[in-house]
Amino acid sequence: MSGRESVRAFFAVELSSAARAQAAAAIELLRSELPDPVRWVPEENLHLTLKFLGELDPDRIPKLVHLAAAKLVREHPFEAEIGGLGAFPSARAARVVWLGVTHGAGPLARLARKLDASAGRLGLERERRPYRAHLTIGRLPTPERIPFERVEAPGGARFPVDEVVLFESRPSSAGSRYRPLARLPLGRADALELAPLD
Ligand code: 2AM
Repeated sequence: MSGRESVRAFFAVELSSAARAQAAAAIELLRSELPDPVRWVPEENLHLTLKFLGELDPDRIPKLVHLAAAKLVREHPFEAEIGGLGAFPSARAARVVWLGVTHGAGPLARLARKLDASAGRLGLERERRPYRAHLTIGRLPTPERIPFERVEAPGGARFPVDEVVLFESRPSSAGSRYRPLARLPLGRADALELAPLD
């Protein structure tokens, strides 16, 4: 293995290139309208998080991937669509700005539950809050009111969701960098490939 003590990781769905371009266009529109301190997510980092795992012992990753993959083999590919705009915890005191999911939110929540259960089987922390599918596009260092009445989020094209990706998150001088560690297909028992940790 890598000799590293821990790996920060999460399960997510990747966007198609069309959906990524749509989200990047929304960011460009919002950039001029929303308060300065928003740190916008770089286009290559955009993803739909399903389950945040936190810091993991790297030796546990193969087991986690196999547990999760065994569940996902029994799921089916579906389509998702991004649209609408929102903020957590609220538009009056936003810390996270997101685009919503206008199609496929139910199946995404189902995947999130399966992955949470797989992580729980390994003794990792279970999610206490209900899952809400969203695409984080910006973060604020301190809570701010977001003037959503001034902006409109563009709608988008549907894209296929046929796999879940286990990502590693590593800090860099330019912010977090995400690297796929494993791709877990939905409804197919393909051979799983695990990327080596460096
Ligand atoms: P979110 O921004 O999409 O809501 C990688 O850091 C991903 O894991 C982020 O996109 C974030 O999801 C999620 N994440 C990061 N830190 C987290 C935390 N402490 N709790 C829950 N999810 C977290």
